[in-house]
Amino acid sequence: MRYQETSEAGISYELIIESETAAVMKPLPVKINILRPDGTPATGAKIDCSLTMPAMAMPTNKPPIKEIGKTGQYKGIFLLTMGGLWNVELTSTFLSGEQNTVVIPIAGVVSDEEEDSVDTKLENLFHEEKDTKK
Ligand SMILES: [Cu+2]
Repeated sequence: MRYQETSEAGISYELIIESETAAVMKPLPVKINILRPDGTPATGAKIDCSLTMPAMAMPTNKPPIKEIGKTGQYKGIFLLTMGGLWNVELTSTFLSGEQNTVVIPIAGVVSDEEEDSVDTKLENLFHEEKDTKK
């Protein structure tokens, strides 16, 4: 899957998830290509990545992102911990000190089989929590 977003400063972010769906609870290798407004690769950036859900507060999920060589291509591994809409927030800090952020929405997909087991786990957690509060 491939997503594209351009920052206010005109920097283009291409997010490539190297699988057919953004499956939940599976490591998702990703690549990020960053291009300057003139089309040249944005090399040497430090990328902060944060995975959040617009619908609810989630535990901190900040996969490390590293540059591959000096080509403006970066990589990391995402882990979506539940199904639904996620925001991939990417903040780049360039060598010049310039910073910019884009937000790329992606849908976390739960397979039927996993949905059952996640529901069961959540239910068990809920019951445990109730038990400990007594
Ligand atoms: Cu959530």
